[in-house]
Amino acid sequence: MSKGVFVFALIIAYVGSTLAAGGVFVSKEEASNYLTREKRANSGFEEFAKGNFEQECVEEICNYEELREVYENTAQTNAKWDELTRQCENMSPCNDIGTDTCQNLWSSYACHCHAGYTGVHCETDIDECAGEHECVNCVNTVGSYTCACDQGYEGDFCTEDVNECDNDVCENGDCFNTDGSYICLCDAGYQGTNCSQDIDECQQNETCVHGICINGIGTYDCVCSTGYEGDTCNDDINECENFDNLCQNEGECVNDVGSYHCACASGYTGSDCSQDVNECDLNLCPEGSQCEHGANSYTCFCPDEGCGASVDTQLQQAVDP
Ligand SMILES: [Ca+2]
Ligand SMILES: [Ca+2]
Ligand SMILES: [Ca+2]
Ligand SMILES: [Ca+2]
Repeated sequence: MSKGVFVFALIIAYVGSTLAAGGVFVSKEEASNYLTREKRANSGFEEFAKGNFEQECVEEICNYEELREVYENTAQTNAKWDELTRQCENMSPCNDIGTDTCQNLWSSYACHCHAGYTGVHCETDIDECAGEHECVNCVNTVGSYTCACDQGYEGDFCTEDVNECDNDVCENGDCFNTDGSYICLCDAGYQGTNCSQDIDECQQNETCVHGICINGIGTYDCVCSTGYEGDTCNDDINECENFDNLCQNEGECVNDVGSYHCACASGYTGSDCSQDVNECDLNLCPEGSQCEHGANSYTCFCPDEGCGASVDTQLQQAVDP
């Protein structure tokens, strides 16, 4: 087939397909396409069909019919058509992670990247921190970036206060959120930023004023000395009011701070006035007499020959010791 005949055949084939599609005329641009193509194919049909195929149907877009003209074989045409129009499916050229969509182009493809990726195949992470950014401390990550915020702030731009109270940061106390921080008001017995430390109350002065201090977690105990009571063992116990019969033999109970004492009636002694005073021990009887003591009294018995010079008869007297 000569060059001129081939061009004529192409035009007839095209007009035929155009008519089949309902058209009648070939536009000026479309016609000139064919004329232009004819001008480039200037070294014979066989050479054009095979050797210039790349120029005609790879570098430029052709349609299936034109490709069919080149191969004159449906299987080969289909294979080449597939190769030219479905590279995304056939080659999966775009990076799996970085690519949003692969677009088939004529004998090519285009990878459209997810945000955060770049490169022909979307294979390259964009270092967002290298460019302008609003982070206080920008940290690049694969496919993204994060803002490493100062403590107490969060959000993409580190401008949002963290409400630490949502996380129960105050272990033994009430939490109050503040901008960039928080405050814990600790329960009694606890201290520290998060109210997590026990206060050792026993290390403080006069926690148990008259007693032994025993520390506990969040608390303490006072074991009071005898005579004291109260949380700090600083309250005197009034023994005279609280207890009956502390003082015997009509002795009077007298309360003291931390203690008490008994003011005994005459003739009695001892802490509870239970002991009868032995007046005979006071050596009140004259020489030579015998002393016999009684309740709040004593008696001196002189022998028949008489006592000493000052007492010569039986003597009996009651005395206050
Ligand atoms: Ca990145
Ligand atoms: Ca806060
Ligand atoms: Ca404690
Ligand atoms: Ca007392």
